[in-house]
Amino acid sequence: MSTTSSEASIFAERVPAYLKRLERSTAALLPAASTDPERLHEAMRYACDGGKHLRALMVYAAGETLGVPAEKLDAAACAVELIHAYSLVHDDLPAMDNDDLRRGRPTVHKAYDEAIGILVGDALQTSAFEVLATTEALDADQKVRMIRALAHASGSLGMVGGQAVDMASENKTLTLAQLESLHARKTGALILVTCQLAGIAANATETARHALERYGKCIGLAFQIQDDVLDQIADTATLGKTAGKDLAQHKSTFPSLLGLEQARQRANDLFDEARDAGRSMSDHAEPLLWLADFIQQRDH
Ligand code: GRG
Repeated sequence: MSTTSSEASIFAERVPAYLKRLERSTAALLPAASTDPERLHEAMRYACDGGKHLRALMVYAAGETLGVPAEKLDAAACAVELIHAYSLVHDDLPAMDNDDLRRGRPTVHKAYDEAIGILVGDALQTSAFEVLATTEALDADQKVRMIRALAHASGSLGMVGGQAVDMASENKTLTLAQLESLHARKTGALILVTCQLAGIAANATETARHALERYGKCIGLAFQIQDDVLDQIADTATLGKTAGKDLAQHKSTFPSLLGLEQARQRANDLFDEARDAGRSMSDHAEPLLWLADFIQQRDH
């Protein structure tokens, strides 16, 4: 799975193998659904099913570009998906977004109950740090740096803080700068950290780390703008989650501040900038370029 020049143009062909690796690491880490308490463990697996696994693919794509073998990326790919899954479960709870549908299926608190939803999120979060702490593929220094980076990205200065600001912003009109800052934390921090984790696995140079961070920041913001656009134009069946929620909750969004066409243009510009950052980093950045194209073309 390590990068060679002949392999470098066919990342898409390796995506199924990477998704298999993710499935195997997650299945091996989480206790079996038959392990006591069965209902909790079954619900944890339910919460991890489905989804596009873009964050795990970003870890593999960034790692490949830097020549890192896949076994050194597995724990990070698994950890970011566990944090992401936990955030979705908690975001859907009645105290937050109160949603019934996620990934085309009932949300965890609907399929189980609210207490299970809270506990599933808690347990997935701790599992994310467990997989990083216990992997044998990385040295101790890399593991500690990864744990620290993921904790920072997902905590109160990152994703959780962004969620708090988002909730406090309902029924308010934000400036564009405030909206970008909110989303840099809520959605962007976890996307950015996928690149940082790959950089740690590679012991990357400062120059490579900076280019990777520019890529991650651009993708993170472009992803959120696209999410706002899709919330406005796509239907619930395509999205697999309730469409039109931003308007219903009176939230400031990129289309509400910029208009739909300008929001799309801003996202496209950011995808272009991400590709530039990838190219500036390496002649073998095809995995990152492919992933930027793939995310740009998503419809859900
Ligand atoms: C509750 C602590 C806490 C945090 C919640 C990320 C987040 C913070 C909430 C999710 C709300 C939301 C829908 C944000 C828009 C961006 C986003 C994270 C979309 C879902 O990500 P995808 O499309 O999901 O990668 P899949 O299902 O493919 O994994």
